[in-house]
Amino acid sequence: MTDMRARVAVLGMGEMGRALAGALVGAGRPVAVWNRTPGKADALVGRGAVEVGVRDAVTAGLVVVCLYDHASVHETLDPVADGLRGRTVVNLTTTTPDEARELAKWADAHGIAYLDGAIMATPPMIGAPGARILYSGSREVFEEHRELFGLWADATYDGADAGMASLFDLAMLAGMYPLFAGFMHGAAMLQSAGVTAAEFATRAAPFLAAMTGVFPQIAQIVDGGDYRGPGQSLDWTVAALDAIARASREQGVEPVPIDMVRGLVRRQIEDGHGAEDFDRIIEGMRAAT
Ligand code: FVH
Repeated sequence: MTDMRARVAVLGMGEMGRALAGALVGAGRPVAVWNRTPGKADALVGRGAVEVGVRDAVTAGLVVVCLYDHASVHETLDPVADGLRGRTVVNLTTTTPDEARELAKWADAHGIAYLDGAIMATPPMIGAPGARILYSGSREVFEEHRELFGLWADATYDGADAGMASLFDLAMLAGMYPLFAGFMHGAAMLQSAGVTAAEFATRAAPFLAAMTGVFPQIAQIVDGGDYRGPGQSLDWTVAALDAIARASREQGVEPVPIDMVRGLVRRQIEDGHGAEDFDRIIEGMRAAT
């Protein structure tokens, strides 16, 4: 007979769920696992985890959820909400901030302690240096399970608002994807001249890493909301962006990421702010909401 109270249950045996459960098994913790489609946890069962039905899984001392999306979390937890009353759920599924808040409210209405989490790592990084998981929601749950969270990654608590971990996560990813698109753009330009992406990467990585050093200065301007400083003006920037776009077309490459930035810059110039700092483009994003 499995003592579920003594176990951590991991719901979702996708790549990430398996990595999370694997780190716990590796640390000698008693683990129960559940997955919608059976058979994905065989390797973990071979290492000592027990595979259980979802009704048993939610009676564990701690229930960790790592599913595809917000809808799949509800699809899984709604039918067993009665069994979760008085238990603790840590949901590491990627959701929007409002989805996380909705789940926190749902949990509260069912007498469930809830902590939301956002994983800033890939599955192979779990349990290794460099991984970070952001948490928000119940501080009590965060403090009680902090040691366990440390088996996965460095843990950061972002406050009682359950949506904050997700907001930080998605805000950082909002920066990462355009950066990657920009790298692809540069790589395509150079490939057209016979330079490999690998060669470009050796030059682009240190340059772009150094450029992120100006974030604190940009942040000061953006937080202050005064864009009249001596920085790079929008008028100057649009000329630089035009040159990049022309160079790109000369190489037979559509300057899609640069066009996105040009759109933001032109909008501010059209509104009469050409002499102000490039950082002013943030105002065009606010207007879009
Ligand atoms: N993998 C990564 O690099 C990222 C890193 C950052 C955070 N994410 C988020 O983690 C969640 C899970 O990601 P994953 O990598 O484990 O994803 P998959 O390997 O695709 O597994 C998905 C699991 O979800 C189950 N599932 C899907 N739909 C349902 C449903 N309607 N009801 C119940 N379970 C469902 C699926 O089960 P099955 O298809 O095997 O039956 C998998 O267990 C995710 O939020 C990432 O954004 C990972």
